[in-house]
Amino acid sequence: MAAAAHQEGELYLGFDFSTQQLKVVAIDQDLNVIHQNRVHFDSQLPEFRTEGGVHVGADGLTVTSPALMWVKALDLLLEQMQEAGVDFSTVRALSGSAQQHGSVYWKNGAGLTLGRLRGEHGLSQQLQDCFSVRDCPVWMDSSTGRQCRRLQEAVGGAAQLAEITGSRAYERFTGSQICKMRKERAQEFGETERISLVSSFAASLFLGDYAAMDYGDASGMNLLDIRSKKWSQACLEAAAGPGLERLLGTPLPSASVLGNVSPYWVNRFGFSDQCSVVAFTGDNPASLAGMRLREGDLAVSLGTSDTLFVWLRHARPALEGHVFVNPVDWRQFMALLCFKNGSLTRERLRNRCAGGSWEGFSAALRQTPLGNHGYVGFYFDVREITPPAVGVHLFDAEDKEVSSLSAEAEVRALVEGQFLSRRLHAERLGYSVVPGSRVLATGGASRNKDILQVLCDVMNVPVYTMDVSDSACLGAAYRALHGAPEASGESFFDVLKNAPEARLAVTPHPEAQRVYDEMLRRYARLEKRVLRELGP
Ligand code: XUL
Repeated sequence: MAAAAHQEGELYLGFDFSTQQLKVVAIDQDLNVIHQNRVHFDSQLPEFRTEGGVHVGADGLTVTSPALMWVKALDLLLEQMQEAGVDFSTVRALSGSAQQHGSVYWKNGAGLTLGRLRGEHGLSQQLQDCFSVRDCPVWMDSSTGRQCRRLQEAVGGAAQLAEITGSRAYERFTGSQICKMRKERAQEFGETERISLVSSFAASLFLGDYAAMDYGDASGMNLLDIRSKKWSQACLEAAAGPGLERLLGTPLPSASVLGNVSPYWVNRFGFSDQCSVVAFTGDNPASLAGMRLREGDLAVSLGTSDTLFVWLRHARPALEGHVFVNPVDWRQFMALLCFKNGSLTRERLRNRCAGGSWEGFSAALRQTPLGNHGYVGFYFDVREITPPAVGVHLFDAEDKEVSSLSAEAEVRALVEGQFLSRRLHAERLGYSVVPGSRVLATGGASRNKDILQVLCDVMNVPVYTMDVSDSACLGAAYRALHGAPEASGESFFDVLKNAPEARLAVTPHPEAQRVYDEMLRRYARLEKRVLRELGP
């Protein structure tokens, strides 16, 4: 699992505290990956009895992970790295990413313990009594419907909350989670001196002090005003009252150097006392950095669900999707959109319309024209997130609902419909094409050139592909390198100019703009109709 460490120069570490495992990647100043390692929670820390890194409550809605499991995983990971021969004295800077939205509750007195960690013992031994709540709510939790409604009502509705914080209320977002914690675990909440996100919790372990949250991950709480970069007093008040600001600390730009590693790391693992800790951020913002997305770019991950990352100059939050402060340039923004009906729906139609063969599916795309003779399809096999709709809805060129199409037309209707939807919802959040715009396609379906051609034509932008496995972890290492003292003043993109480039896969058909600008307007109208017919 651990690549043998062969190192000469200085190292930059990126950690990723994800749901199922803790990962690390070490790069040198020339961006070579020198070492990779991981700790898998379920199998390597069985004493915490997690499944997929989490505990699911009896209600099926509450999902948590033990804070101490993450601490123990870090102990173990560092030991594995030491065994593999990593020379920690050469680490100039480190940073990290973590699953978004999860919250960690530090008990009164924990700050003092963090500041006095001793090198003779591991972290887990010293921090075992430091959490007022042992099991931290994580992003998979959906138990806070009531708190979400309250938060929205308090600020004047869902649209107003989105306008302030970048997202309407979501159950997994930290504001509602804190609200629930204060109500249902009042005693433990009363014993809490600090609340961290998983990212800032992890940074605190390295810093030996409470680490500031970064603007990027703090945007996933429904508490931060994404424009002023200050906590929204109205949201704080609704979530937990006036004392909450003190518990959260002051957020900082994601590229901030928070300080150097604490003496614990120097004494136990031989880190230099000059090793910088760059603010940790959420896994999605870190992935944007790992992919080196630029202004005008859009990344589409074509997996079980399709996920879009968009670099935005201006924030234009909507009732769907999330706008976060950009982790690379805090004056700009990024959007995250999730679509549930991705690869599984493509596979269903491959089986039904193309005899189960991707080659047949591709042939159908090649045999049908751009615009599909006016046929438009909505395929929501399961209830979609963006937009909240369900069912299959097919329309002909006169906007009349039809019950079936030929096998070839159906394949194109699915793929065009999926990408028209991606474009429509990205544009609603403020995405627009600028000279040099690229679409970066990743995930399983990005290996299919004919699917990519439709994506490219619908967006009317060249499509590139890149290997983004572990992009959050790599993004954290890139951010560490950018934050290191020797890079001071250089832009993120200058520091990373020699990173592997994305490969051009396909360019738009000359007719693409004419066909799809018009089709997008129709698609938007028809989507409204589908939503209206389905009712609330
Ligand atoms: C984003 C989200 C997930 C987690 C996964 O809003 O909830 O992507 O960040 O780790």
